[in-house]
Amino acid sequence: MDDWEKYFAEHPAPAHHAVACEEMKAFCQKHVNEKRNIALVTSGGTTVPLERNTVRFVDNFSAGTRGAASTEYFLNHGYAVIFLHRDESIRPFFRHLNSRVLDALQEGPGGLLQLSPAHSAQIRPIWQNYQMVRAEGRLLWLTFTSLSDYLWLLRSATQCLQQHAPKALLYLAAAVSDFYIPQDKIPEHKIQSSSGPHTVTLQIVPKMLSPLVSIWGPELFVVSFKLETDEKKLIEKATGALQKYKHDLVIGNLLHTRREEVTFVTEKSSSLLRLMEHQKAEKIEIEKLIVEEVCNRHRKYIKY
Ligand code: 9Z3
Repeated sequence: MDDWEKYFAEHPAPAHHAVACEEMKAFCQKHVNEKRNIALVTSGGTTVPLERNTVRFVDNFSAGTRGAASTEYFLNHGYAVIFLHRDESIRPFFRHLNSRVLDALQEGPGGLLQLSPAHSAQIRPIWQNYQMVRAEGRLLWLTFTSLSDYLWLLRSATQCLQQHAPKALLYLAAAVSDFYIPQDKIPEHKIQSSSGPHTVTLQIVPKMLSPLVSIWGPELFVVSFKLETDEKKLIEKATGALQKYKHDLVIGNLLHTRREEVTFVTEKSSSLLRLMEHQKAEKIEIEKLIVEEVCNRHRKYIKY
């Protein structure tokens, strides 16, 4: 048994997994019938529970901004999107409202609350887009919290999309833990501080890109992200991932500059994509440019 098979054998499927699979199947079928491309966008960070009845867990920094923004741009390009995201992470469309909704409201006739004219003008195109996407049933929301929930859903989504290759792509922007605690080492109940200092040994998560590319979705257009904090390692690591897993594209980014620049790495070349000063001033998001480029490359992939 390979390491990844052992991982799935040791970790039960998340609750309602069968329902999620049915939803994915119906969603894919609908959009294949309607001749649409489909993107699976993964987004947000995974948790690694320290207890079975989980009070504490290991987490990471990702809020899901890239995945949520990219989903909107894929939808703008006509794709249907499966948005596989961490529960409570940033969501497409809603991200434009969350922090300012109370500031945007004012009292109207009869004491009813309404959006101020300025906010209304800002929100209208987003609301219109959202309503259109909803009416067309082009966005499927699926959530995960823990690493194992994520991996179960990722495998099922990939297998489902493989049926629709080459018109389906994977855009793996979620920040996935490289470490986990084996099931038999996780205590049932809350770890007690009265027992003194606690030592945890984290095991390495099997590299799921390997079965993903070679077994679950061999004909899909697969885009993974590589995150580093040390600039000197980025290209080398991104190229290494590509050579090892043989997928289509790695988008490298550095933690502190990820909102301004990324590097597209393929087997043949690497190219920097950086927001220009005027784009920053116009508040253009780098995800708009990333998704444009990914869609162009996917279009060529479909042709050949
Ligand atoms: C990324 O590199 C994403 O771009 C970010 C987005 C997580 C940096 P935010 O959510 O950040 O917008 O704040 N995602 C992939 C990270 C990852 O776990 N990659 C694995 C790796 O680097 C391989 S698939 O080994």
